[in-house]
Amino acid sequence: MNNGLEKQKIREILERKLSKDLSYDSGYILGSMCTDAHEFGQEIYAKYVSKNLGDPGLFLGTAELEEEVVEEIGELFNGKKIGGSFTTGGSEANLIAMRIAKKLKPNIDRPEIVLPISAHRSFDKAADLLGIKLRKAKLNDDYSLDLEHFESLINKNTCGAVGIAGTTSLGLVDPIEDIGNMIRDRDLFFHVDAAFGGFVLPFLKESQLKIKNWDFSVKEVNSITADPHKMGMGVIPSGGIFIRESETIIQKAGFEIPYLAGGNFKHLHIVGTRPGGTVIAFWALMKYLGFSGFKKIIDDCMKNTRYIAQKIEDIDGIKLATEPVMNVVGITTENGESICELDEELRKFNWMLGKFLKFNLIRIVIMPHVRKEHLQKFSADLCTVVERLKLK
Ligand code: 0PR
Repeated sequence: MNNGLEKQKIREILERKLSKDLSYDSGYILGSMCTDAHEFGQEIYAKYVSKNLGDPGLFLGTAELEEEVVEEIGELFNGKKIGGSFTTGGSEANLIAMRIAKKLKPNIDRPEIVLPISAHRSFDKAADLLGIKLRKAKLNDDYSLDLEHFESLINKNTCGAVGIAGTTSLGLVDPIEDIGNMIRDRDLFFHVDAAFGGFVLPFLKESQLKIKNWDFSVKEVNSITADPHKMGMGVIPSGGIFIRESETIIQKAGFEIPYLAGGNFKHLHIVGTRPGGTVIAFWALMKYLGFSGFKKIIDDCMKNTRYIAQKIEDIDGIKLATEPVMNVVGITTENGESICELDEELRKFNWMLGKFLKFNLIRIVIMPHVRKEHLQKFSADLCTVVERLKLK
């Protein structure tokens, strides 16, 4: 360690070292579910960066803001008096939900959870950490959930079921109502992973009537993951777990932390010290943008989504894996050839996409930082690469 450098010198070093990073603004980050945090959120976050919700008794104002913003998001998801909290991301939120499912069924020795095979890797992590067995339901040829197979996986060891509202690979929405009906009399904890879709679906309602109920309007749904740091444009890290009848759940499954400076407190978190600044920033962003502000951002993303989807359809040799429901687009080959080479070649042009070998597709996520001119450039390169690979 040195004896201290000038701030300006440090800034220069940082600029140089960080010049290796891609910027969202470059447009090359086409396969990420993150984006630049909204500038108003950044401003608020910088001011309140030291707030610690790990000891809410010391930060009563911040804790109240969290309750408010959680309830407001719960209302956006058609719930009343929804509790829960911000997390480090969707992975922690899903881990918390899986832990609740296990804790509510203490009599099951070998707990199992039924979920679609398209579920995010965070469920595998949660299962590993919690000693839960995952039972993964197949998808149909059109990537929709095979409900019959899902039901066949439920047995006496099942403690929970998971549906996804916005899959990582294609942004598809599972039939949450049908799963709800299926498990109605089975007393299972039902969790919906809307880490990505949570801040898209509520704003698509008027334009895309075909989207079925996926949120707390389905009365069997007990909890929802939805991440402000994805389509909410919140500051990283901002995930969220939203829970129906959360007080009862905290009483049954919460960790008691009796020694905190701010006083006794029971919570469901994996982490102790927890950012308050990100929560305050998102509270402020929701007030600032309001429903119409978010809707405008989503509308723009959907316009760009339709634009690139059409471009892909027009290129011989590749096709859309499925019609996009939200701002996630999957590209696959027309003749069933592996997608790997296409991904590699696009990387040579600097395009950073997600590759899903399980479904032989590459994924583009049309986040708010993706502009039409980026997509024009991308589709021209895509055309060149497809021709070069002779995928036709
Ligand atoms: N649930 C779903 C449906 C997700 O898509 C993700 C992440 C998670 C849970 C986990 O969220 P955290 O990453 O916040 O824990 N989905 C993205 C993905 O795997 C995460 C991501 C984001 C990956 C930005 C790359 C990237 O550049 O694609």
